[in-house]
Amino acid sequence: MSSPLAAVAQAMVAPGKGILAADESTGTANKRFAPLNIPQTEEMRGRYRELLFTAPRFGEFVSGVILYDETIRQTGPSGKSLEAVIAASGAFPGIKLDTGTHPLALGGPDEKITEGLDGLAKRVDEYVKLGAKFAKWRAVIAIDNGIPTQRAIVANAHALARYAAICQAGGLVPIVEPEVLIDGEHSKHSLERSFEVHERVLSTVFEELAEAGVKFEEMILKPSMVAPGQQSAKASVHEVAEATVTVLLRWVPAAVPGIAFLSGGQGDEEATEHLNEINLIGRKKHAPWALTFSYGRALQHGALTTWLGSEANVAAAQAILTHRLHMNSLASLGRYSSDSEKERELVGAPG
Ligand code: 5MM
Repeated sequence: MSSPLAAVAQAMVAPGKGILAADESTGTANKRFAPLNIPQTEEMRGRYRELLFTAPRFGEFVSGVILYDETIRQTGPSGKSLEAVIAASGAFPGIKLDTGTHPLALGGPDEKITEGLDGLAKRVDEYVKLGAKFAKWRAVIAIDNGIPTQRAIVANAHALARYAAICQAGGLVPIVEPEVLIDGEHSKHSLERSFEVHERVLSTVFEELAEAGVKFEEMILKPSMVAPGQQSAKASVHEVAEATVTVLLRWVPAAVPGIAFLSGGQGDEEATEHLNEINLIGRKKHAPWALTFSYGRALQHGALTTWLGSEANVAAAQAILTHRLHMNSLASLGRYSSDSEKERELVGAPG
């Protein structure tokens, strides 16, 4: 018995496809443009987003694009709405519904709660009219001495569950994103500590989702990978993948159609290698869900630093994005190797 939302969720994790996170809020988009001297204007953000969504073979590798409020209402340089540009590629337009993170009252030092629940049902109605088929809400959990507190985990899981229930009631597939940070100032922790925190977070999130009546068939999970913090000694690709698959098998119900990882500050190729190994291990362990990507930085980094705001660099930037999408598509099928990187289409790419 497949519902329309379950069909959308399944299509979002169809074999070889993943999700592009392009939902940087205006502040984050500007922060990425500033060091590259790209003018921080609405027009330039629109140009950049249209460049991404019109890259060659985009719809072959991308099932959905997560947008920010500005972008889902925006018209690109071609004169078409960006939502229509995405739909024309065959991918689903989606929308970030959280309104950002704020200090958690009475939480541990630097603990955050994600806001955006007030008036959410109305916003869902509006975004459905604007063409959105799915949504995203990101909760952020930092690891450090004494944190995360259980209070922070429960508060964030509860908000994720209320958001997911409101989405399903209003006709959007919720992407549920509980991110355990590996970068930033709270990034000194071992793989074992990350594993323990992922266990606490995922078990609480699924308990809250069940309590809220969320249908697992009609959602996508967007987790972080189990990895040491960036200020700690690195783990091997195999260790990260093994720990990630183990924790997911322990806590994610088989009814969830797919898991689409965030990249969390990993290097571009590193994020691809991890996804590939996760698929190889997942296959061996009979993982019941599709395992794919929903990367932001690890997909966009090369394209943005090649574009630099110049019309002359559009084709080169697009070729880089297409290549990264292709590599991650292969990884989502467990068919990537470092040799695959050589297959880069050089259409317009700099030498
Ligand atoms: C694209 O970045 C999103 C956050 O934007 P804001 O901080 O402006 O709200 C973020 O939620 C992103 O979708 C996910 O964290 C995945 O991105 P990465 O770069 O970690 O793969």
